[in-house]
Amino acid sequence: MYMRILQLFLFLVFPFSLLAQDNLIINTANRQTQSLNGKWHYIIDPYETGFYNYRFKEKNADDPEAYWNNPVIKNASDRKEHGYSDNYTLNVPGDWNSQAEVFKYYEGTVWYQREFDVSSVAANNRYFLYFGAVNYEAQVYLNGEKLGMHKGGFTPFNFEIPKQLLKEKENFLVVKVDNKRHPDEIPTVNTDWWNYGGITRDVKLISTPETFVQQYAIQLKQEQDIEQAKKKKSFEISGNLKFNHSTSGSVNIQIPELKINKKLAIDGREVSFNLTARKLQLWSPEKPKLYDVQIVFEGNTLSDKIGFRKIEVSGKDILLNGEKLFLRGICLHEEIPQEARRAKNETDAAQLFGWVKDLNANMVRLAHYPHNEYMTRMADSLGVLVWSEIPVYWTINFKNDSVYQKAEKQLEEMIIRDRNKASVIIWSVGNETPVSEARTNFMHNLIKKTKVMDQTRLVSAALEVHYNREENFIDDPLGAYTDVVSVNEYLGWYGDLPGAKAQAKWGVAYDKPLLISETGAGAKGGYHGEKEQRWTEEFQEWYYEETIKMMQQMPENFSGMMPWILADFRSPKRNNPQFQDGWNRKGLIDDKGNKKKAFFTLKEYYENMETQYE
Ligand code: GCB
Repeated sequence: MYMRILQLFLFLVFPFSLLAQDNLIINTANRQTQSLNGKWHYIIDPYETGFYNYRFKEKNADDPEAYWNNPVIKNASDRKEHGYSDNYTLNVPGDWNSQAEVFKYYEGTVWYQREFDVSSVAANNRYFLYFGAVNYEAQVYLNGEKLGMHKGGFTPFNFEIPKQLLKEKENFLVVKVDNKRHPDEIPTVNTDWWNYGGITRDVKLISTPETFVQQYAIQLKQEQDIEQAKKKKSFEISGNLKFNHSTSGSVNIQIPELKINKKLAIDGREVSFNLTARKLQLWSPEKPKLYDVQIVFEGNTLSDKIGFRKIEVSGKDILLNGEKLFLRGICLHEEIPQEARRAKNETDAAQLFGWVKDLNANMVRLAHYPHNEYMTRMADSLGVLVWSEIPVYWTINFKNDSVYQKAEKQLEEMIIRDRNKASVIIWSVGNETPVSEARTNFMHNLIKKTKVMDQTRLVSAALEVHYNREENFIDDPLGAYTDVVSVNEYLGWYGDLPGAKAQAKWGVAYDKPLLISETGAGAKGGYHGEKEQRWTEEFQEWYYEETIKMMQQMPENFSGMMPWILADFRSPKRNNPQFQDGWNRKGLIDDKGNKKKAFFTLKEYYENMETQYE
C-alpha cells in the first residue's frame, strides 16, 4: 500500500522522468530512425556552471549562460562564457574515459552538443529522441527546451519532442551527462568495475505515426505442456501489444513462415492474443530458429525476428523445451579489453561472442548490468543463452524506498527492451548483496515485479554462501524466492589455495537447481612460473583444474556455471602495480586479446559437458 502511494506521489512529481519506461519504444532497430551518432561537441563542467547559477539554483530556461542555450554574439562588447567548438569533440556512442587522457578518471558533468537537420518534418508524425544508454544521469534539451531527465546508466529511454519544437534545419541538441557516484543510486558508490561516463550507446531520432505500437511481448505460452505440444506439433503463442495511447480499429499479427495472419480488434491501449502454430521449430542453442514476425497497423509494418522456446524449472533441473539443460556459461563485462573501453556496437558484440563460441560456452552472464541491445540480438541469432542483470550490486541502500524505485525502474526498462529475445532465460535482480531483512524484502519485491511483467523466464540473483571447511552451505533467505539458486564462489583465490577445492562439499537449503554464477582467479597474461605462484597463468590454470574437479562432485541439482570472467577488465580497485595496474586480471583472455592457459582448460571441460548432454 505504502509503495502504491509512493508511486502515485512520484508520478505526480516526476511524470516524465521517473516513469519514462511507460513510454519506452522497443525494437528501434526496425523503425524509421535517423542516427544521431557521430562527433558531438563537449564541455567538461566539474562545477556544473552550465546548470546552476551562482546561488547554486538551477538556471532559468532562457538564461544565456545555461549551457543548453547558444546565444549568438552580435557585438564585440557582448559577453559569453561558454561555447561549443570543433576543437572539443567526443564520439557518440562511446564512453568518454577512453577517448582522451583528460577523461580517464573523470567523474562528473560533461555537456554534449550537436546540431542536426531533418529532411522533412511531417505534421502528422510524432518524433522521439532515443538513447540506448547514458551513464548515469542525462538531462536532455532541444532548441533550448528541456525534454526530460533519466537516471540509470545501462537502460534505454526516449523523450517525445513537442510539436513545433523540431525544425528542419539546425536543431540544437544538448545532453548534460553526469556520472558522479552516489550512495543512493543503482549501483551505489562501490563497484568492482570502471565507472565509464558518457553517451555510451546509440542515439536516434525516431519518427512514428500519430498512433503506433510502442511495446509488445510475443512468446511461446508458458502454460502449455511442451512434451504434448511437441507430440501434437501444435504450439500456443501468446502476446500483448501496447499502443502509445488508447485507440480503436484493428491490427494484424503475421508470421508468414507459420502461415499465421491474425486480425485483432483494438479497444484501448493494449491488445492481448493467442495464436496456434503448427510445425513450429523451437529456438535452442543448437538451432536458434528465429521467425519473422510482422505487426501491421494502419498500413505500417513493424518487423521483428522472434524465437519461441520454453524455459522452466522442474524439481532440481532446468529444462529448455522440456530437455535438461546444463549451462556452460561465462561472465562478461560490456568492455573491449584491447582498447580499454565500453563495447558499443555490432562489431564489438561479434568479437565478444566469437570468444564465447570458441570457449564452447552456450551461455553468457551479462555482468552486472544490462548490456547494449546488439548483444542480446546477437545472442538470439547465435543461440547463446543469456542471464541479464540489474546493477543491484553489493551495498545498495536497501532501506530507502526511493532507491527501490530506481532499481525497479531499471528492471522494467531491461525487461521491456529484451522480453522478445528468446536467448534471455534468466533475469537477475542483483549480485552479492549482504543479507539483511531490508535487503531480502527489497530484492523479493524486485522478484515479484519481474514475475508480474514476465512469466516466461527464470529469476535469480547471485546469493551469499557460508564458506565452511566441512561444507559450503547456501541458505541465503533470498533463495526461497528465486527460481534457481546461484552463488559466486572463490575458494582457492580469496581463501585457501586451489588444492582445497577438490575436497569442498556443497549444500543447498533449497530444493532447486544450483548454478555457480562466478568462480575465478587472477593471472597476468604472459606471466609464467610455478603453479603455486600467484598471478601466473599456471596458478589460474590450476585453479580451473581444481574447480572442475569440484564441479564433478557437486550435488545433483548442479545445473551449470559461469566463471568469472571472459576477459580482463578495468577496475579502480585493483592496484597491484606489478600485476594489476588498474585491471581485474581474472579474465581468461588478457588485455591484449590473448588467451591465457585456463581458457583452454575450461574449453575442454565444456567440450566434454557438451557431449555428455547431447
Ligand atoms: C565478485 C563480484 C565481481 C568481482 C569479482 C572479483 O564476486 O561479483 O563483480 O569483480 O568477485 O573479481 O572479485
